[in-house]
Amino acid sequence: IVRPFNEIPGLWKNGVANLYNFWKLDGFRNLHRIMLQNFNTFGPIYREKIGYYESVNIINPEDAAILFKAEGHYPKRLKVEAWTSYRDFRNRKYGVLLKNGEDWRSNRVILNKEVISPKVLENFVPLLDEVGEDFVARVHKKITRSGQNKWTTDLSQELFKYALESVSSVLYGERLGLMLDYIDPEAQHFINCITVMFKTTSPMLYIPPGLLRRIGAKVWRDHVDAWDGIFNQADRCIHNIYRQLRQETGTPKKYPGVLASLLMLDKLSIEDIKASITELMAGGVDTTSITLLWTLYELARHPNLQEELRAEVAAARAESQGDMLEMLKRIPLVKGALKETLRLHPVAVSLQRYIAEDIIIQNYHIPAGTLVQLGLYAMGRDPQVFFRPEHYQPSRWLRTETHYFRSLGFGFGPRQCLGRRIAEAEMQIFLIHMLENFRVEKQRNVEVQSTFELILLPEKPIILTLNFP
Ligand code: HEM
Ligand code: 2DC
Repeated sequence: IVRPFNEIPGLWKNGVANLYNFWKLDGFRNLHRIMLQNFNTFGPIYREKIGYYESVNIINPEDAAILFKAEGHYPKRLKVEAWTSYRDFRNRKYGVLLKNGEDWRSNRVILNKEVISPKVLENFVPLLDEVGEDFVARVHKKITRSGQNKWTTDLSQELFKYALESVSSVLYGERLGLMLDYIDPEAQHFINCITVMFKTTSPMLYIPPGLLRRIGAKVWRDHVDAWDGIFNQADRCIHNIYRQLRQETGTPKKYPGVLASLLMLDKLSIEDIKASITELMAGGVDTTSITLLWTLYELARHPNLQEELRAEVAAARAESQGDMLEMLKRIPLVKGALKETLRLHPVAVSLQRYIAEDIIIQNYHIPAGTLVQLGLYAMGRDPQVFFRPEHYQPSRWLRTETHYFRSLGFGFGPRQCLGRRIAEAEMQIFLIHMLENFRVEKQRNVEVQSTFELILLPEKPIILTLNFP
């Protein structure tokens, strides 16, 4: 017999009281640990209301399958009101990230062809490979300059630059020059703005931004300044390409980048293109860079595994005679490492959908329209789902265990991460070059935890040493 919605365990009756407790637990930065704790207390399903944020939370892959089967024709995520409020406030169009319904679908279908279809990979790979090589050259220089044959540092700033350079070269078909010693201060400002934008978003998940705006709260003002910085820089890049394209005569010989391709295709309005390109540029920095930082951290903690990966890359290089596109087909363990990183250190703490139809999960009835969240961080660490979850073990993704609804770091289905192909290629190419050139080590054996700043970040700097293998 199916039990009613109102019997789902959890704290959902008093949103304001729950918000107060959440705030006392420093929940704005501990969301992932609080979710884990809730699954321990309530079991594999619980209902919750914090402030005005109401959801049903699940953890099992089999339940995730039910959730995604009910996502409907126009899958819809939690509405991040801070982001839509900014656009409404400044009168800017929503891009694919924030659109919904038919408007989302028609834009997404066109973007898919230029950004995530398998055939564009061959255009992206040479561009990304060049950035990877420049990163290696930069580290070489740093090692030489240190005079100690090694370079010990917090790589996060370097990785932000690598990620922005990579995503920009794909979007604009042009280099920004961030692998050089002196970089454009505007680009550095853009990077800083993205971090602030994410950080200021998380409190506004629970407290309506409209309210914060009326009382002139600092978090809202900082958020607006951050988005302003992001849009100004993206506008500059976009205008540049637009101007070049109008001056050009004849068809270009080489791949001109995603933006120019979309402009020439002429299927989306310029305003729609600008909105989505800005989101892609902003979405392409902290996500991949932090995932790469976590991966280097795990490889430093597992030296034998690191050698195994190095051997795989060397063999792939030999077999493909240096053709990078071919190489990417021969590195299953490197790909497993990235999946393993996203399992233990996911960028997104949860995946969510407003379900399009009624469903039954864990024998509870859940009505259409409910926001259902899959606790991705909690699932990745659940011993019922992953054998010895605390072990970083890329080979688990090769064959031995079932993968059914377990590899969800980029989301699922037609609403999954639009930047997925770019992100995967960019990260794989980075690891190939790093493994071929450097050994990664770390000083002491300190565990680094995550902190929630809308995306999950390392709670303290990760210091690594790069030297020659
Ligand atoms: C959406 C993860 C990198 C752009 C998403 C979602 C996740 C995600 C979980 C939500 C998917 C869903 O609801 O099913 C990641 C991870 C990344 C990454 C783990 C890297 C390790 C990127 C990059 C870009 C990007 C590099 C841009 C080039 C986007 C966009 C959306 C999105 C535009 C919204 C798509 C839509 O609503 O249709 N990402 N992402 N992401 N991501 Fe990423
Ligand atoms: C954060 O409870 C926790 O890929 C919330 O590249 C639920 C939630 C909703 C949407 C998620 C967000 C979480 C984490 C960051 C995500 C975002 C959707 C897209 C975004 C996963 C899980 C991200 C990082 C995009 C960002 C694009 C950019 C223009 C801001």
